[in-house]
Amino acid sequence: MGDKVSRAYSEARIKLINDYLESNLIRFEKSCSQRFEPLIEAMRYSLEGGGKRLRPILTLSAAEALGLNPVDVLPAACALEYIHTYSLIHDDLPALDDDDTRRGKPSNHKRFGEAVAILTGDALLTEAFGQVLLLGESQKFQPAQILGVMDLLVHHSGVRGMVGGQLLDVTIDTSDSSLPEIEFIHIHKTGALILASVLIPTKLMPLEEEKVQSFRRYGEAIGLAFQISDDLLDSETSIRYSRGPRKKPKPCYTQVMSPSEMKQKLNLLIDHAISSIRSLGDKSQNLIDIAEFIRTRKA
Ligand code: GRG
Repeated sequence: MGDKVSRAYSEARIKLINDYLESNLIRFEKSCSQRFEPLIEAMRYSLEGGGKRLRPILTLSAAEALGLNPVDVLPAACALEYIHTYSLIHDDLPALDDDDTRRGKPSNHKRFGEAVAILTGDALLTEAFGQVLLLGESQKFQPAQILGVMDLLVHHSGVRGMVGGQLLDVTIDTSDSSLPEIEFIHIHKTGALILASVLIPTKLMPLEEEKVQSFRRYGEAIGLAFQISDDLLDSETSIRYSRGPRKKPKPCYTQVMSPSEMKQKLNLLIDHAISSIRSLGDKSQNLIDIAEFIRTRKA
């Protein structure tokens, strides 16, 4: 992200997140039968795969913008990375996108086999909710606030969010896709988990509704912007075909917009995201930097 200061900031945040993810894997290793070690190895393989950690960084930055200690929200940040990682493992399976590689390495099922890859995704999804419960360990949050985080995560990652969006992504007939249809899919498939990453800290403290709404506007805008930036990066290579059973193009913005229209929409969304949180003052700088990163990212 951007200049030297914010790069140093994001590197420090990524280290905090990575150390926390690793400490949890060690905790699993210590607390379960050695016979389950292959599952933990497959979890570690995909968690260590070189992802950007966008969703957990968003949670830490939103927490800071609200004056919370980012360390206290690490379990929730980790839950988001678990859900994101499970979604990528399952998305790469032959029944869905049938991708042999992820982040330049063999995808989980190529490395461990389909059965273990399915179970690795299942384990990550289940343990994500175990992580939410760990928010209680710091004694900083009330049980009702932790239940609020749980509810938010269920809403945005399940039927009403990412999984619902993924259903449409794999079943829709893209030959007659319209902009509202494509946007509906992206808001759910990709945007929902990004929005949840921003909103989680708002569940952990008393907050006036107006402030919650400004976080919501920011999260919705960068969620959609992220998918447009992803489609723009892909459009520089080729049409995105699913190798999976559909064998047809995936729904994406390039089917309904030219690259310059996509860039214009991306810029509008990023501007909107930034203006939504400006009233938070200096504390919102990291969220602004993340939005700018999405505007200009090259990978
Ligand atoms: C299988 C239930 C289920 C859901 C899958 C998100 C998703 C739903 C599939 C991924 C397909 C995809 C490539 C969508 C484009 C946007 C996106 C989520 C890209 C990957 O996220 P990054 O760039 O990944 O944050 P890294 O590698 O940085 O962690």
